[in-house]
Amino acid sequence: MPIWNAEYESMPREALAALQLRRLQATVEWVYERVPFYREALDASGVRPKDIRSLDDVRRLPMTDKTALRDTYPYGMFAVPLEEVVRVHSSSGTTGKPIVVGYTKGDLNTWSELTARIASAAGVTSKDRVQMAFLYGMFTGGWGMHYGIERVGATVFPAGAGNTERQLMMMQDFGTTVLVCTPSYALYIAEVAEKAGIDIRSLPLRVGLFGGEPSGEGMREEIEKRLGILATDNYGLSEVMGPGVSGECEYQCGLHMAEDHFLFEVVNPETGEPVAEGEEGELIITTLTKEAFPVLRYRTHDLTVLDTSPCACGRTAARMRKVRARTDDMLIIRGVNVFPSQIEDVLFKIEGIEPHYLIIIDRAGAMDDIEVQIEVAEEIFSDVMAEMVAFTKSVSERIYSVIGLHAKVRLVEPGTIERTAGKAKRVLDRRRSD
Ligand code: DLL
Repeated sequence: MPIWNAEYESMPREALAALQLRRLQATVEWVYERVPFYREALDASGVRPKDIRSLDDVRRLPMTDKTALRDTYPYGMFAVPLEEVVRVHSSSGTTGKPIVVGYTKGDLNTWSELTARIASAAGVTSKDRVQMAFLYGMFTGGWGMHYGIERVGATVFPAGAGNTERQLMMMQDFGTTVLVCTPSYALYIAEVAEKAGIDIRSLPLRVGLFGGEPSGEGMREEIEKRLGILATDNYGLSEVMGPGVSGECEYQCGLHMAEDHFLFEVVNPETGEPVAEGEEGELIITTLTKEAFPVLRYRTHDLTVLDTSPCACGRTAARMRKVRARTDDMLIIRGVNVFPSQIEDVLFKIEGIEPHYLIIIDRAGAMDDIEVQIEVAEEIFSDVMAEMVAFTKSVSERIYSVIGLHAKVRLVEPGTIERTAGKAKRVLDRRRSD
């Protein structure tokens, strides 16, 4: 499959490192001159822009956490005056003030280039008809992907998220070949189609560009099977740009990272020290070309593993493993560390379980209780009590074998768990309200 920008995406790694160093030096200088937060942080750590002489020197730079972005709300981290900012987005935080990010014309140009790359990596060309079912608005997903896909030359239908019946009508009438949305919304579309008797697999749809939330291989298989498509995973975050930071190629063996525009580190989240390649750690990102909203060593809290081995597609850009967990979504239940993705992986392997679940943590007295609500196919619901009990018990045992905790498993009817057109909510931690 052709590579959108072979000159950069397949650059020899030595030349890439030299380019990264030049851009890193320019970025440090840029923020030192223009962002008081960074000038103070660099002064406090005794580092001047001219001290950055090698890529390893990135470790001398201060890390940036979400709190710095919150404390400077709304424009305090902007490195250019507002008249040079042509677009503003904000993060999807659920409480308090959002994080506000800005883009210059140059930033939008880079952003479109990077989302064009990931669309192209999934096989999207000017012949495609692309249904954009990400939310438009302050969320970076809609607009970010929109411009990249236009740049590829495909025909875009900016449907936005939601109104699933209309999505299906468009898909049938317009001959959509590519669907862009969160993976959980893709499954919901499949479900609504099945109920309406529409066989999406017989439609021209052939590719899905998904992202914005974690999804495992089980979820991918389910989506690919039910929609009859090739599904790629795409990662990004508002604080460094939005979608386009990394994305899978057709080989689906990790997400190629846009290393000519970002410097990636994977560190031990507790010590901040780099982990060896192949080991899991927290992804830290420094922007290398951002003008309006550059960040130094941004702590993503996302856990991943780096892979610089060659890929069959010919891109030399390193890959990151699918992000399945964040340092801050780890649940501590009765002293045991549990990631929701561990439970999801168990559920997706069990025949008869629908891909919709909710993990509820509660505290009864001094003890934490964990309940996993799962939807099951109609045929699993049985009049024979003993069969239901046995099924529930076997699910609970499989969860126990992975997380080492007894979870109460509650089977619920299909359609009971809330669906969303955006990012799915999988955990309800009732302990947090006390
Ligand atoms: O979700 C940007 C985006 C939109 C990426 C559309 C891809 C497609 P935020 O709303 O700021 O930005 O949320 C960023 O979402 O730190 C991850 O925890 C999570 N996330 C995003 N993409 C993935 C993914 C957008 N493919 C936060 N896999 C990030 C796992 C993801 N987690």
